[in-house]
Amino acid sequence: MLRYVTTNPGKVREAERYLSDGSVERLDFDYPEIQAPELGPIAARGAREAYRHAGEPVLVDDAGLFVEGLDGFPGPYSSYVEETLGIERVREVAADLDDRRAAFRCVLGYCDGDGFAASPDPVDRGDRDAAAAAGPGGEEAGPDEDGEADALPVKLFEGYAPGRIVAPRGEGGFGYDPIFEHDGETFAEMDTERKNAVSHRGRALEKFAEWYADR
Ligand code: ITT
Ligand code: NA
Repeated sequence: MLRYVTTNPGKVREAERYLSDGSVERLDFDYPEIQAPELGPIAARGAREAYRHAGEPVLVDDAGLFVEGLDGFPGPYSSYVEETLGIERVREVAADLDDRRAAFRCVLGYCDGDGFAASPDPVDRGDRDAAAAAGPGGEEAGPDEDGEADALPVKLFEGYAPGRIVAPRGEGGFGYDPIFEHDGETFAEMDTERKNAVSHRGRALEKFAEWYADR
């Protein structure tokens, strides 16, 4: 049984379509999130923590909103910023910028306690287009930053969605969705199926599901 580990019901709604073969269950576990400038190490560490907790294969989902004109802020700090400032304040700050482009990123971390075959086509997380174009596969996370020598292997899958920050519109989705516009619509104006088709999470889940099916 694979556990999709999240405290966020909005993520579960979106993930269901990709994980709905009856062999996946949600695990409501708030794994300790390290503060780090990138999502990958956060997802890798979270996947190891969640695996140790669950004792079964786990998939964790770490996401963030990266505003160009703010050098990528709030990025990995998106959850903290949503809770403290709130999305309206983020939108106000962005309204003063010349460059309101932004991107959502999602990194999925899979850990089953075992090794698994290395991917022949790792996703290049340094290059957006390559990451967007990359097929199934994913990247092996390195050892923990704290140098844990026997760190459990974690497989990472990344998805990216470009857009811009706008005044809030729409009732759907969750989190920053009302202020993130992609192709003329905010994510909150899209239904789940439409958001999945273009979103960071949908793309990452698609890569994961493909890899998982024939691993
Ligand atoms: P878990 O860690 O338990 O999965 P979380 O909500 O804390 O839940 P993240 O750390 O990944 O998840 O989320 C970072 C922030 O980004 C948080 O404020 C979310 O609401 C927001 N967020 C994540 N995915 C989003 C999406 O698809 N649309 C809008 N906001 C999103
Ligand atoms: Na989180």
